[in-house]
Amino acid sequence: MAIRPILTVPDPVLKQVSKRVDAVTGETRALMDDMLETMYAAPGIGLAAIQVGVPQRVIVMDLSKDEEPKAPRFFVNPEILETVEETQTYEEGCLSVPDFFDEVERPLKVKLRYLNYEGKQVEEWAEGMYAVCIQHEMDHLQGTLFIDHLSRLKRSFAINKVKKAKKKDAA
Ligand code: K1U
Ligand code: ZN
Repeated sequence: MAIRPILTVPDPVLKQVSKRVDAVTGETRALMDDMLETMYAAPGIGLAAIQVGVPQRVIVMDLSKDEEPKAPRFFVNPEILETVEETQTYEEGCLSVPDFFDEVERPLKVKLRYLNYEGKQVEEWAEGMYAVCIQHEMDHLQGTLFIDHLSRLKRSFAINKVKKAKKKDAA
């Protein structure tokens, strides 16, 4: 397992649409293992493969609290089959837009279909934080960042903040 560098805005790779995975192989599992280690190290609660520069439809997530045992989840080729009309608003963050947070409104519940770590197909409803996080991560697979849900002014502010921080770190 290895910690991989996480791409940050305005890296154009983050705008790519990721490709479906043909089958869950040892290579896919090695990618998911690296992504999980990278996510835990960041730390974060979710990560899409494109954030480590791999344009595949792969996501890892762990919504367990600090005091709870780790509960990693793996999603290959996730699809949203249904959504409810009711929405929830959550103050989101993103490892690719470090140190910037803002509210995004999304459907409260989504029905998912995906392949898990073993390559088995799963269908289930996600709600609450699970629904927030999977929708945020699935946006990454389409090249969409949570700041794309905000006004142009807020989006430029966020990108400029990250650019400035990167310049400062490089100096
Ligand atoms: O970059 C990402 O996609 C991961 C992102 C996931 C996410 C967070 C909040 C709402 C929707 C999606 C993060 O993990 S940002 C970091 C974060 O939320 C966090 C970090 C440490 C402890 C708890 C949360
Ligand atoms: Zn993100």
